[in-house]
Amino acid sequence: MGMSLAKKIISSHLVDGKMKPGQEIAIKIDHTLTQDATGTMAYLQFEAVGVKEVQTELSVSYVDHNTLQVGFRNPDDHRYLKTVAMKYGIVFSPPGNGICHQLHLENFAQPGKTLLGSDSHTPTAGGMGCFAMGAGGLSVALAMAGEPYTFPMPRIIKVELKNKLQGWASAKDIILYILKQLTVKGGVGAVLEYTGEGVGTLTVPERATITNMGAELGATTSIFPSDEQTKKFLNLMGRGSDYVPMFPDEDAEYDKEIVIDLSKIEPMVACPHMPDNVITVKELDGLQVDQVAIGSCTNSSYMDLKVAAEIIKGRHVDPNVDVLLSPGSRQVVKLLVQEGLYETFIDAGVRILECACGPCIGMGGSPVTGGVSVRTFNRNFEGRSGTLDAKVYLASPITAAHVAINGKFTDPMSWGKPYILGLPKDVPSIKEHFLFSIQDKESIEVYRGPNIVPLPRFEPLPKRMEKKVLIKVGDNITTDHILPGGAEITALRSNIPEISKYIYSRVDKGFVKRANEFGGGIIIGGENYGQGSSREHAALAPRYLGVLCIIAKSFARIHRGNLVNFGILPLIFKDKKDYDLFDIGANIMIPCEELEPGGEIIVRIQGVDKEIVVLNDLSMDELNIIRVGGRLEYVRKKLSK
Ligand code: MIC
Ligand code: SF4
Repeated sequence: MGMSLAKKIISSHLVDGKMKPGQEIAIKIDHTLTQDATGTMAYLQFEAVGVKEVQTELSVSYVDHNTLQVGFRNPDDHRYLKTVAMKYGIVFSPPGNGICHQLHLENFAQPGKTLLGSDSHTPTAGGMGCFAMGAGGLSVALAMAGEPYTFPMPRIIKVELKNKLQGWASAKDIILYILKQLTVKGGVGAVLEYTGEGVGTLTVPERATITNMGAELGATTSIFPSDEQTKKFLNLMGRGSDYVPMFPDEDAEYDKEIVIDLSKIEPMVACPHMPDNVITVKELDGLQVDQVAIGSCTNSSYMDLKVAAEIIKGRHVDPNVDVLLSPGSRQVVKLLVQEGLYETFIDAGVRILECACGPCIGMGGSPVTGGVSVRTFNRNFEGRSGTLDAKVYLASPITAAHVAINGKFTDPMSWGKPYILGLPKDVPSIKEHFLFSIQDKESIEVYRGPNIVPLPRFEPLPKRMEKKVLIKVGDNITTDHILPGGAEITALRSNIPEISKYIYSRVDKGFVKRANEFGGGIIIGGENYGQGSSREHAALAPRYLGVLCIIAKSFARIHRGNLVNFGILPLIFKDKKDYDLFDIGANIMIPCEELEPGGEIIVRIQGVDKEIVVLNDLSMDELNIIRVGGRLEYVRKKLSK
């Protein structure tokens, strides 16, 4: 039997392990990317490892998440990121250039390469046949230091696309449709590999919308072949020499197969507060809307904004709707200007923001109290917009543009003749806006503002853990629940003592106080604990508060990796019903010295005098990392030998 494309790339980068689903493998990482919100910590960790220069073929540091520069903290962090990049041979993309994933696709992503990024939407680059995964900052820091990346070998799911899209349906509707079928847990432990005749009908930016939102399925990554469309896109970007054809073998073996008939897909929308809560746009006909936000790494390409502009052209947005637009990159803006479409937006009353993540991570643009917001983004978790009771709907730029002019959702049947999408003829280069490391790196002084606080160091895991339950949460808890975004909190990403004060602040205001009073403790979670973003602060800051263990029904991959990295023990209920036995304040005893990789241990709930069996899916290495107090301690020990 032949190999899938994902397997081909994994096998050509395999450093350790067997390609058996679920078994731990280690692969060589060719490229890395970071963004500012996770980057400060990643580079502090990279510096702590003590390597002179990045060991990858290419590492890029983007500033796109928090570009508001409210107060000194945020601009100081940007200065740190710039100087650290120049010192260690990293390409630096300053604020204003655009959103990391859009920029990476345009300027750096390459078919057949492995890419590790400290952002969960790194799989966007899978749109051009790159094997791209999101991970915590520390994992990316270690990859920059030349360490292979370790993760469980994923199952490879074949997604066969039949026929082609019809009417107003677009790439966003395909991925929303898949989310409806598979749910936010459906991709856990899997790669979605797209094949079939429908693939050739989709351009690279459309494919990237689909691979981007594969993150919302919990997938390890998503990947498209590198074909004529890829060649066309790379040629357009002036990077024709980066093209390599990459396909699965004709008789490739897959772990599962799904068939999707593109001609049956209609405009879809994800309703509050989960990306898999998907219905058709038609079903929302008549729903009044307060805000429309177009942009984010999912839908801010030239094609996305062009079609929105064509729909809005000659009209004014509805006076009751606040319409925000954040283009994906300077290149996209230049194209819009060239084609007179920037003016279209201005004349229509659209508010054009900087090329950055913006409202997607709550950097301004919060909806009105209880407001309805339609966003072309990828996440609609409760409170993520910055307004706790806002109702956020996720839709395509086509749907969003129609809502903007109508002030409400309308039936796509009333939208008239669909506009035909296409790539631009020619694109302007923005290469001069990246900073490339100069030769004399030694002379560069890394700038550290007062907000850069040294990394905390952690104690080894106790032999016997006796701790109280600090909080008990339900299924699908996101890292946004654990650590909210927004300008105020994100500015503290390089200051763990300060940022730790916000842990669970939107879910349970008493959490931090309790953690301090109880001297740390244990968290009880449901299914898919820690889904969503890669922000390692959602593990690092709880660890700083003394959280030593999380017992959950299941964990999301990136967050589980972050827990291990910072020495927090992720344990899994053997019998999910045992979840009901725990209450806040319950005293738990865990005999940590009895832990064995992949084994079971008995946990005692003191007071109610009950014992339950919990499992772990840790490898020997992971267990050793947790035992010494986290991966940084582990690497330090290894290097000191
Ligand atoms: C997100 O979309 O949630 C973010 C903000 O891009 C995060 C990273 C972060 O919190 O810094 C992600 O997706 O990993
Ligand atoms: Fe930025 Fe939003 Fe994309 Fe995250 S999901 S990288 S915040 S645009």
